[in-house]
Amino acid sequence: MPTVEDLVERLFAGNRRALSRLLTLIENDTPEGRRALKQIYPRSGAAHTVGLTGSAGAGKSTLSGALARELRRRDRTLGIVAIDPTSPFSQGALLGDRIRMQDLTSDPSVFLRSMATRGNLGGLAPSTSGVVTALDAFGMDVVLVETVGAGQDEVEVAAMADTTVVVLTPGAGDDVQAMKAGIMEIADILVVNKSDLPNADLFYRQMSAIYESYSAARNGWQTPILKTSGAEQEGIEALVDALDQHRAHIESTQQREAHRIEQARHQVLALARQRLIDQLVADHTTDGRLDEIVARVARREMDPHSGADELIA
Ligand SMILES: Nc1nc2c(ncn2[C@@H]2O[C@H](COP(=O)(O)OP(=O)(O)OP(=O)(O)O)[C@@H](O)[C@H]2O)c(=O)[nH]1
Ligand SMILES: [Mg+2]
Repeated sequence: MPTVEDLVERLFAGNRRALSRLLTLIENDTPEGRRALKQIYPRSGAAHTVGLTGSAGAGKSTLSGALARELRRRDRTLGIVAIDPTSPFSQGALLGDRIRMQDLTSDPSVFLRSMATRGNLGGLAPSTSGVVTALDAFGMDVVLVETVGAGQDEVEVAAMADTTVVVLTPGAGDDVQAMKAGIMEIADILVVNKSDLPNADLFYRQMSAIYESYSAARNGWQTPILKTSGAEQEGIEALVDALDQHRAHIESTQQREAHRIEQARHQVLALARQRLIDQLVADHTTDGRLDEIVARVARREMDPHSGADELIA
């Protein structure tokens, strides 16, 4: 068994197997994983991290593949992290992704990793940022994080990424409602995907019209609305150009510093929250208090707030 230190050294030397093993340790939040991150973190931060979010089936994985091909054409290296919702379909989806990504999986400058969400509540696992850090430290120019937008995840991915791309598709219920639901606040780039579909142009015009009435430049950045087809590899060059422009924008306006502070705050709090709750659950599972409180709440002898009070007290 190589030590964590060996693995970290090999990671910096560009060894993919070491990267893969470290990712497992980090994803599972093992003591070795934490030790590795301690050594890796200071040497990360150079990658452009891109969050790709949108509803289930919006074509995010296909678009990731298309983006990867265009980025490779421009000689960039990249990591792709796909967050799979814990659902009975995820196995099939994963298989589909693998088939679509076959040409990429054999490319040594591309690294694909899928991660489970944390439990059936969904949401990004707190270890996601560690996985991104490792890919970043490995030397990837770009790290793409694909996640199904289910409310909270979108906000989390936006907190983690330098650039957030929101993917909409015609006929998926991605309409005015979605616009109002706060998506606009997190989108640095808005994409109308599956533009090869017959109703795509109309949808694009509707979206552009709605969007114009909502949008104002945020910190000097006007979110562009782009048309793409991941399947047909169309509009992908413009999307990569927009990614580059957004990155240049945040670098030039020193927003990156402000954003990094926010990212750091988010990560520290997410991990602290997780640890506190894990500790609480562990302590009171052992002494039986959790079950006892839960049973009383279930019998209506106590309300859930009082149950939480007792658990914490
Ligand atoms: N017409 C058309 N279909 C597409 C396009 N991109 C993806 N699809 C199809 O849409 C379906 C979902 O594609 P995925 O790339 O797996 O979408 P996803 O957003 O990653 O899906 P989840 O990860 O399950 O949320 C598949 O049947 C694809 O073949 C596109 O550009 N045009
Ligand atoms: Mg997918």
